[in-house]
Amino acid sequence: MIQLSILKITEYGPWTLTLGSDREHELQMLQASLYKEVQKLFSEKHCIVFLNRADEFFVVSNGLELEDHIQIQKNLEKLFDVKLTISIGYGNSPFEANLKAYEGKKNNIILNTEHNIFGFVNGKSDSKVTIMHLDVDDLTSKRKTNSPYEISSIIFDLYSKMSKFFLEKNSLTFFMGGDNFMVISNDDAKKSVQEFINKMKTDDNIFLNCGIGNASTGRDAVKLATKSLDTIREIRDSGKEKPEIYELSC
Ligand SMILES: Nc1nc2c(ncn2[C@@H]2O[C@H](COP(=O)(O)OP(=O)(O)OP(=O)(O)O)[C@@H](O)[C@H]2O)c(=O)[nH]1
Ligand SMILES: [Mg+2]
Repeated sequence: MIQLSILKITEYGPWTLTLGSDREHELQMLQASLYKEVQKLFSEKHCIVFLNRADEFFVVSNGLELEDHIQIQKNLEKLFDVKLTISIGYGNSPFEANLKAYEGKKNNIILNTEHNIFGFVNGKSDSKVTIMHLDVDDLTSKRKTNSPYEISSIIFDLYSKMSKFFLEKNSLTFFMGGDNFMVISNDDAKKSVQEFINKMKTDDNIFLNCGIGNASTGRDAVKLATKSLDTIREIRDSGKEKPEIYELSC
């Protein structure tokens, strides 16, 4: 079972207008500091936060109860002028958890009125998180023939294809910066990652490595996924034939 907590700035659109039109730099600074604080507060509780379109956050919140969310809200309310709404959901796949959180908010299933928390909490029971960390093999060599902006265009095209492919497997893809992506996965996505790697090779001449991590919390699953990816690099750099996929569990 995977639990997701989706944080969204409350009434952000109307609030942005109160800043006048010379506001974009202010909004960018606010979004960056908000992200820093949200990542700090949730990672302290063994969760991992994925930035979604800069003004929304998807948290793999396995193990967290309503009380943990209230504590985090209290901290954020002290630090920022804007408030956040939290929608919590869980399911057998990350997409289902996202739907459940969405329905919780839409149908006004209130968990805590004062701190704007909606949805359904699974907490600590039956916790299982799978994260895949995908990274382009030797992006550095592409930099020799492509300018920085052309590289970005290649990476965003890859992001779009990855997001569509894994959404069909009920999994959610996030861009982490550089040439790094993470997929909040389930068994279905894990089984099809080789198909995606092969497809990108054939269609776009992009070579990917994929580290997989399985654990009971988001942060531990990410740690193992990254460790798996680094293991692929170590095998490659030792001159042996490298696997494209490597998996670790705890
Ligand atoms: N978010 C995130 N970014 C990373 C990580 N490691 C590297 N990066 C970023 O990815 C960019 C590309 O670095 P690499 O992937 O190491 O370069 P590469 O030439 O593709 O080398 P290999 O991936 O080892 O084949 C770096 O400039 C960083 O911005 C990571 O673990 N997480
Ligand atoms: Mg790379």
